[in-house]
Amino acid sequence: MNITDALKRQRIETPSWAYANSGTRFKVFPQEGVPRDPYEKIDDAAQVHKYTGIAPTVALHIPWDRVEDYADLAAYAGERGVALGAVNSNVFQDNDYKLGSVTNPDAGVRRKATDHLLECVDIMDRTGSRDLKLWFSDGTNYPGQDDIRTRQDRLAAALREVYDRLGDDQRMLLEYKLFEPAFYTTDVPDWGTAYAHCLELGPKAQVVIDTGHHAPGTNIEFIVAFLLRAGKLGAFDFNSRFYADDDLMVGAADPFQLFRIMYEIVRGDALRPEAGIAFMLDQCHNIEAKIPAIIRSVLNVQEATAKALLVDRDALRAAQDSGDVLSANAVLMDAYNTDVRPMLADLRTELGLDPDPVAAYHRSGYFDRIRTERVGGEQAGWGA
Ligand code: AOS
Ligand code: ZN
Ligand code: ZN
Repeated sequence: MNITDALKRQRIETPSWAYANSGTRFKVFPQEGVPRDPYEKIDDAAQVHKYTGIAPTVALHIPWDRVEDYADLAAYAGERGVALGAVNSNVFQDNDYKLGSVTNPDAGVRRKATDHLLECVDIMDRTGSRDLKLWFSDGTNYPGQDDIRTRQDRLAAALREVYDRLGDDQRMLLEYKLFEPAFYTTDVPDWGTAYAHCLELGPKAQVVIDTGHHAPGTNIEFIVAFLLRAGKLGAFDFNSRFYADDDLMVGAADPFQLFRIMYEIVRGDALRPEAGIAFMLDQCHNIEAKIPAIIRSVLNVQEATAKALLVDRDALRAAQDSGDVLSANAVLMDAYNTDVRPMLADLRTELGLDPDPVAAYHRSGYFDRIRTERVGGEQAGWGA
């Protein structure tokens, strides 16, 4: 497939919580015009898709996006030209979870947490979502606080119960994170732990790579290559980090890393939607305008992808096979250093989109409308 065809078929999912107010534990700065309910988050997601043409799904978060009728929410999304994507569970915001959710020493709390995950699968049945995304804040703060190995047993038992509840076309995506909110042990701290659990569970369990969830200097593209080879990469949570789980705009901190990640995706033939990788954003726009930031983020992924597609794979392979280190590196850098913006502007024009999506959004008057119509917008729930 040629580069423009591959780019036309690319899909990126935006997160409902990125449209809502968010902040750090120090302060949430409210913005004008933020959505007051899940329906308005979908309205905003539809704007991102309208101007980029490649963001047709929006991820939900339960309970932040709890509604009476999920089928109605799905129908509403459809009317606006988007669809509901992954369902994100939340077993980190209840007082009962102080010592953990599915790994809590108290069997009653474990039951409550697992029931929430099962409820999320019920919701997926109604929204038509394929993916259940699991992130656990579970862990301990002090050596000796709880038995590390027993917590793995509890985690495995809960995951098994939820896995067995999945429908034929549904998947479980297990996300890992190095630390935070737990600071001594985290029960799913890295891709190896997530991979081992997914392997034990079966083919419907896959790993999520959140780009902000690693130690500084971690080679994320290696993880991408490894998991793709093993058939265990299910999704990305894209964002940027300078320090820890910063949740800044993807491509802002390290566009070269994003390119290297997307190159492994292209190399693994995993860009096409049928490959089953969900390319999601997991970001919070605490001080910048949200909708334009999300549009920009989608474009940043698209630019990195275009550069990855430009890599001359034959020349690269030849240089690699002949052990020509400098030429191999030069092939990759040639692609990375290409300005793909004119090509992407042409692609948008060909698709009937404005060549400059952010400018088109600003010109549309949408923000003026929502800032007057929406008073008292929602907070996402926490700093995400
Ligand atoms: C938390 O740090 C994670 O990145 C999760 O993906 C989280 O669940 C998400 O930000 C919203 O639920
Ligand atoms: Zn995430
Ligand atoms: Zn995170």
